[in-house]
Amino acid sequence: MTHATASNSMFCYQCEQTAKGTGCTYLGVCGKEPQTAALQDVLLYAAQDISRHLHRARTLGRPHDRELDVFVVEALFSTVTNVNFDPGRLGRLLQRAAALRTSAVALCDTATKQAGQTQPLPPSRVAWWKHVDDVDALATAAAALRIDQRVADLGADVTALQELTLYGLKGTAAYADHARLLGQEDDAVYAFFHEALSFLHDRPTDVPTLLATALRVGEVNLRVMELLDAGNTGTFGHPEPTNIRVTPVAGKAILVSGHDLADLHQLLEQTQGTGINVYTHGEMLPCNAYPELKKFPHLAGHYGGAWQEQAREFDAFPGAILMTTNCIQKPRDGYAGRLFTTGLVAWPGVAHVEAGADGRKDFSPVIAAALAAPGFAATEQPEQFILGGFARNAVLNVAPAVIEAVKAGKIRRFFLIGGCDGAKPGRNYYTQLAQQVPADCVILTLACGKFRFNKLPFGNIGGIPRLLDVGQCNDSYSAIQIALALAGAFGVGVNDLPLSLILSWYEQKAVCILLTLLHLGIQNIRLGPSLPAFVTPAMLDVLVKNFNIAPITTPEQDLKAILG
Ligand code: SF4
Ligand code: SF3
Repeated sequence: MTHATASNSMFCYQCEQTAKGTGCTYLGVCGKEPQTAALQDVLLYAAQDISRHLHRARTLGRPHDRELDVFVVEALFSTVTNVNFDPGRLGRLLQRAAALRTSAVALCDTATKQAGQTQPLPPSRVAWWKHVDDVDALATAAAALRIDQRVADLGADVTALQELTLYGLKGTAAYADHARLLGQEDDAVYAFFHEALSFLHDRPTDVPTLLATALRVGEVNLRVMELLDAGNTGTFGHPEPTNIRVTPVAGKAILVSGHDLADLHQLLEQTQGTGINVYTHGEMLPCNAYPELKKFPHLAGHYGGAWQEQAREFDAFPGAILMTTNCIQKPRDGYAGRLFTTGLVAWPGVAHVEAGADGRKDFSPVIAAALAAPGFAATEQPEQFILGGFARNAVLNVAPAVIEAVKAGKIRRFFLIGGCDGAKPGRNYYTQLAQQVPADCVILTLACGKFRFNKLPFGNIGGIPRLLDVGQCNDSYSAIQIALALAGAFGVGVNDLPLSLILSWYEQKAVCILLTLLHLGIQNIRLGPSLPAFVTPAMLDVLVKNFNIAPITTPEQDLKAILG
């Protein structure tokens, strides 16, 4: 690992595709430039600096300030892998951060005075970040905030535990942001963000406290996924088993990628009567099963696979494309002009649709681009459909039949094969594993990793489909509810269920979900395609000892170990 010196280098090891499995140092494999990486590092410090003031103010009984709460969450989400690559937008976020810090300091000072305390909050570790008018100078100074600098100062183990907590917070922030946009917030969640970021600001080194904080991130993430579930199902109804078209139909077209159901809903409203068909892409696939979304006849189905296929798929898609959240990749010239971002997603030079003060978005530029593009000349033959919509409500509706099938020995075991997809060749493991799961076992899946096998025929067991698509990555909440309900029905703990979890990770949403599972005490998770670069041997030792986590091996070997 190199020492931080130059502003034309960087250090990031937050995702699975990090360079050489150790860290991106000159350019992100994702396309993140050193200047963008540096501004993200500054933004993360800014969030910690704001949060430490808010945490102190809250501890002293000062009421919260929603604008500040929301900003901290948005700042974290903006640094998630494949979200914001635009130094211009990051610069503007930093300008807002500097202004909002003044409000946070004022809140903290008032709270301190009102509580009769004489001891002020110790000064921030870094003062220069507030000089936000000179973005180039900020980016140069940011070398001091880099992870490799911290590794040099504190050691790899402690840094890894700090980053584990931070990455979990980033993933949780993404879900909290979605939930807020659907009217679901919990003040205790904001309080935890501030507490945890305040903790990280102080460069903690106590390993047990770091581990405990990481697991608390998992606990809070469970609450946030619950809020998002309430937002999604409360607004759009419970997903129901649905045949989802995966071949295009003739006509003009818009493709919506990311995770945001509310954006899709607004777009569906605005495209009514235009003759444009709207398709989901990547993690938007489960949207086709929500009653309030699928009621639009021009929600035509799903197009393409997981995020890493987007360059080829977007190039071939004859319409406009809207990216609502991660995972955006460097656009090819062939489609950059008909690609749009919204929310916190940004790529330099790509048109961005902003929300108005009331949260409404005007998608007319997207619609105009779709009308200007050729659209699909013909309906693809043969037409193909896949079955989706098995979130908690749909599965629990058939729970008596499932329990009966387990008791009768017709269902031997459940496999949860889910998580993020990615570009590495080793990810064929998940396809092969799903194919080799014996015919008397049911596969639950979620997130974008499912595209490795979700178009394969799996059949059914006594009418129960062998492949049940639970939904997006955040629908891990649904999977957890299903597992808890089954455990309750059988009178055992989740770890005693005939259930194996084989997960794939790529970015920080997977980290917060993993922390949630660990918080719940779930053991024996198999994780791949490779362990995170930030997991040091000492951290792995702790994970193995406490949770019996294991890296994936081969489908044959893992199935043999699971099934005996
Ligand atoms: Fe590298 Fe991943 Fe960081 Fe991008 S997000 S710079 S690919 S580690
Ligand atoms: Fe996928 Fe990016 Fe993680 Fe939502 S879309 S799971 S990788």
